[in-house]
Amino acid sequence: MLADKKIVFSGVQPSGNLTIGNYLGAIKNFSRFSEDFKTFYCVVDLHAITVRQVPAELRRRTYETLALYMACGLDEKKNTLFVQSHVPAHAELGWILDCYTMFGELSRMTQFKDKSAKNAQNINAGLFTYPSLMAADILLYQTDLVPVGIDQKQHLELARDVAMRFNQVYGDTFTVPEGYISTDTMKIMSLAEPLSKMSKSDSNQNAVVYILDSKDDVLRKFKKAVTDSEACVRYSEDKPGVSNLMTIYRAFTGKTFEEIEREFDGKGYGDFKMAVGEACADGLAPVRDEFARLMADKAHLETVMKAGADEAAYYARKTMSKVRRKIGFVN
Ligand code: AQP
Repeated sequence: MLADKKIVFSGVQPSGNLTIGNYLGAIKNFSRFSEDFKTFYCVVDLHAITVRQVPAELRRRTYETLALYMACGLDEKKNTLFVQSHVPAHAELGWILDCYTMFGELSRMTQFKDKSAKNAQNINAGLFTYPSLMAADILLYQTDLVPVGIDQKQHLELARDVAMRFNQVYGDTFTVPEGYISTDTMKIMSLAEPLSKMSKSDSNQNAVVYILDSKDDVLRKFKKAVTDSEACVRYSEDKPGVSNLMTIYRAFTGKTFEEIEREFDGKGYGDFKMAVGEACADGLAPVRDEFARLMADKAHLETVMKAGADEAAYYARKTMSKVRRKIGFVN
């Protein structure tokens, strides 16, 4: 343990405008750890370049992702908020862990298979070794707990395997992390294809609700959401569209599935979709307002990211000096 408290680490890629999947599956949960844990929340820009990015957009989204962290309730005084590329130890440990991660393990990662299929013209080595860098992000801070959506479970298990492998060769070096997957919102699905995850890089704009969408856009997207022909609001595996909307409605209203089924008993999908849209837009409104306020003061965001990087680098240095010594690098 590097600090008196247990350590939490998580990150989000500035690879697109953040979605309600990123919000409900990850960021919204981050602030619950601020009091009792030492928390590191990172904007993982090194990961984002595994897919080609427009430089000006990557820069803008890096600021925006940090501002969204803060707008979603992460107080910079209680959480270490920083940008991954500002702490070079991530890349250094990433390389080292590449040498302790097996080709076969990386080949089995479903995200690599999905993203290679989506980016067939740019299947680069970084896309393949993404999970070793993610392991480095986590292990660098001797992390105990990693709050993520369920799509990251396989990467997290790999991080645990790599930590255990390294520890077995060199003796106790890394804390073996646990995942924290919020079961309520672990996977928010696309509104257009409810069997696929809602993703910020989806090219179909109607499939994705962004945290910063206007109320009109949110309502319009929910109105178009794919459901089924049964016209009955009921949670069931064979009703993926309706079940996904119920999950989103539950997350924004706190109602249970039974309460939602009763509320829309005998009503059509039109009313239901409108209610989900209203609840989502109202839930996001304070985040949008706070985001606008924070983005108007870029200098403050820069102060936050600088202080965060300094603090993160302090903790990272401790781990790196241990790792270098164990491996046999000359000090
Ligand atoms: N649809 C989702 N439901 C629940 N959780 C989700 N997360 C992402 N999508 C959903 C969680 O958000 C965190 C940050 O994700 P990320 O930016 O590191 O990458 P990702 O998982 O690849 O997210 P996207 O939106 O699908 O990005 P792109 O399109 O760039 O690949 C993670 O904790 C993730 O679980």
